[in-house]
Amino acid sequence: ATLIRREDYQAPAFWIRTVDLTFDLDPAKTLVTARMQVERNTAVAHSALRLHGEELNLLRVLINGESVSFRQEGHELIIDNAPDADFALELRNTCAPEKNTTLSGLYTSGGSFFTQCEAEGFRRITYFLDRPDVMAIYTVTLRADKSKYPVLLSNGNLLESGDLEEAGNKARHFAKWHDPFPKPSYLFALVAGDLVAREQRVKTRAGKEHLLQVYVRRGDLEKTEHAMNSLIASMVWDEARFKLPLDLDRFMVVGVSDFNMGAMENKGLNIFNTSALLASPATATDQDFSRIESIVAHEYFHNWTGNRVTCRDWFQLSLKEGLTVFRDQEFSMDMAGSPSARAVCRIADVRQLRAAQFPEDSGAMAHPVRPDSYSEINNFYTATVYDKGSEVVRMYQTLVGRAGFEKGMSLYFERHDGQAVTCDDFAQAIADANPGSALSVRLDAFKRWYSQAGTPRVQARGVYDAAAQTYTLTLTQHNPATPGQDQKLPQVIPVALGLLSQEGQVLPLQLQGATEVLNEQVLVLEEAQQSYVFIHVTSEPVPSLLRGFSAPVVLDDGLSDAQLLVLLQHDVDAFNRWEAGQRLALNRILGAVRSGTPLQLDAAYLDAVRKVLRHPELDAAFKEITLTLPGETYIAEQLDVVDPQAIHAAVEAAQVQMAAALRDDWTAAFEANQIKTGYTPDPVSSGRRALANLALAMLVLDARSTGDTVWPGRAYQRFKDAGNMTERLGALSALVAAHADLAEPALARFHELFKDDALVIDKWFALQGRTPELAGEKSGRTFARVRQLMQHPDFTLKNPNRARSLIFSLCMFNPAAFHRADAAGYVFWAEQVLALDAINPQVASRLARVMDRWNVLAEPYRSAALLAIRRVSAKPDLSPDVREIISRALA
Ligand code: HT7
Ligand code: ZN
Repeated sequence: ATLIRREDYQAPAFWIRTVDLTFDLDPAKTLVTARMQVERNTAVAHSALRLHGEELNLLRVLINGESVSFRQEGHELIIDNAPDADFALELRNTCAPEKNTTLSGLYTSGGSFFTQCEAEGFRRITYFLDRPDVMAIYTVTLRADKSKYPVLLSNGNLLESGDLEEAGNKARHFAKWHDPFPKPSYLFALVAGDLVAREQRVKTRAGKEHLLQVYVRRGDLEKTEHAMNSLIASMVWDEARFKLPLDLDRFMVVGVSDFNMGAMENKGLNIFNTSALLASPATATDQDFSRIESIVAHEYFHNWTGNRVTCRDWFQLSLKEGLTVFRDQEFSMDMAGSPSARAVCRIADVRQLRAAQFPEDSGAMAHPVRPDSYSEINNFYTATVYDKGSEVVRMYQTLVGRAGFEKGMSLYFERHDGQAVTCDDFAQAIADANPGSALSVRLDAFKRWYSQAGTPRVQARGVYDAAAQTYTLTLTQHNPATPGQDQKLPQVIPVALGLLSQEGQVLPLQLQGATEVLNEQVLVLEEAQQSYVFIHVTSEPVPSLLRGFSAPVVLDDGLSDAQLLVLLQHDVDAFNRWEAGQRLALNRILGAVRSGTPLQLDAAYLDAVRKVLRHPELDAAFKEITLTLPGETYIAEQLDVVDPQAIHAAVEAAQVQMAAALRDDWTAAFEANQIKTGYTPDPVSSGRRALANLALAMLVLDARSTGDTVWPGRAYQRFKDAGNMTERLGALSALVAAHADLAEPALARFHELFKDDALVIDKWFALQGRTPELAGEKSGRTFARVRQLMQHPDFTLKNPNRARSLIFSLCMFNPAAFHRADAAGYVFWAEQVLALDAINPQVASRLARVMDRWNVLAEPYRSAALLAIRRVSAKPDLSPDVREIISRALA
């Protein structure tokens, strides 16, 4: 496969200004007619017109109405003698939507037509300059059987629709759409099917009226209220926070069951995986409600950050994705309301970053936020581009302040509305809007965040001089080597900090030479090492560093257990309070894993977590997130050599001991967090349900050790009687995770209850795929169960949600069940990567990434993993998607 390099970017040789598309929709053979106005780009060297096209059957090529000579080479249609003057290009081709299992381009799902064009799916529909810097105005006519496809949608505004009278066949109809905004081909969309819509008319601040529509299959309409509310809230928020209004008369959202990702921001016609759209209290959990809110917001926010201003090339992907993730995270925090609920949002985002992006940044696929090369762009929709990219945007805001960032955003749109631009353009706008700021004075160094891969390590050491009443903090940064990048330069790292007394009081901060006295301050680390002297420090402080996770780095603050306990109890920064609790747990788990001795939790730790659980003022959501142990993947990140079984044994021991030591407190927490009123997914109620679920899981786990039957019985009862999915699934997973006898009847009952609801059956598969193995039990019940479930009549590899629910749950989210000494997990992985690759390379390559960090595994896992990777690599006709991942793993 060819490697595409960022430094080779060249502007296109031609522009396509307008496109008129006509689709004669037929699942077996759809006819596409494209009429385009094309213009030579005189700014680049004279060359042939090369259009991209894949899996198409070309029927006709006309220039200005005349046939023209052309060649087809690989995935290109080449016209060597294209005119110098502007010309009309007409193409005609067919494609086969019902055979398209890749879910890229035009495909069918549940008897309807859908498209997915990002990143390079449009070339699977017709020949085109399928690159984001070619922006055209689209007019689209859809023609289809009226009874099968009564709804015909495309981007923009509906110009006309009606019946077709084709050779006496009155069963077909048409709809003609026009999108007034120039857009790249990746934002094109069409939908045709038997769908129904929830509708709402809303007014922007300026008084302009818009029609919002959420289209789904018949029967799903009552599950669209939350998505509609989320859409309205997103509109209101973007106008209030960034003065960005909706620019279309009509904004449509459509749900589809077969989809490779969460959703897609096509202009005015967002397409959603139903898992990111549909929710009812009976079928969706609190987590689903909150995920839907943030994905609906994310896609809506793309309308400005991605659509109005788009990417010049795919290396700039984080320009839209990092920025839009930042915007959806800010939105979710603002929606959460209270400072504590905001902190819980931030903690969840950081947990996600550490679980997915940190391992990526230290594995075979490590790449900068703005990658330098790729062979398959679909492989670069990564946690680095999205989540680290969002952290980079957050650092802009930290360096220029919230108001400064908003000014920078306004300048960005003033300069670049309607353009396809780069991350440099964004950086320049934020800096230029804030002259003299901490960002503008070191913009070039700051931009290393875009070019250097790897997670910087920051070491912090403080020295207190009691006589001089000074506290000297020395920060040192080290940027580890990553594939292809041995040497790194220091990065610009904002470190927010506060100081606490040993009793937990806030100590005022005054830097030597400064006049300001503050409670919290942002230091900007930009050299390899810098020292900061604080004066008038009246007692030896406990530093609270990197508050709110002010930079995406790994911090080694060298704090003792005693200091962490002060932070856990008293820090005013809720993020660092949580972090202290995680560090206390991590120290103990890592101690056991490193020494190879069984984990024994000490009284000091158990007392500290008991205090959190009993605390009269802390929110339930914060208690739950603080009492949840660090994930096994994050624990693995701390180790040079990873033994997944040893990590799992330590985590299981910690859970069992916390369950027993805090038994009465878990009981009290469970009882105190019963909600008797109707279901609402607000942060307070969902926090209470989360804590009740954690308490129940602990009590059922404890019953396994004590032989008690009361709590499993109560869990089963709650599972049966629950009024909402959060409580029902919580009770079910408590039974399943503890391998309780009642787990089996509960699983059977759950399946029977929800057998007609695909999204709930996905949960049923996922729960079983994620079930923790019993540490030390070699047979592997979960692994055996997954193999068995692969034969279940409801299982299919063709639906990505279903494949993810079972296979990814095991391979990605259940390290101890997957990494088996007998290598059976790796054999299973190789089989499934190959099977999926024949159907859907994007999904297969996501699964292939499970082996990114095979190199750090302990033996016998490491050698066995390598064998499995080689087995996949030996397959000659791997997709470019999987080939790239496997080659990087073996490099
Ligand atoms: N911008 C969207 C990306 C996306 C996508 C990319 C590759 C293959 C399929 C895809 N579906 C959606 C999603 C987003 O970030 O909003
Ligand atoms: Zn996005």
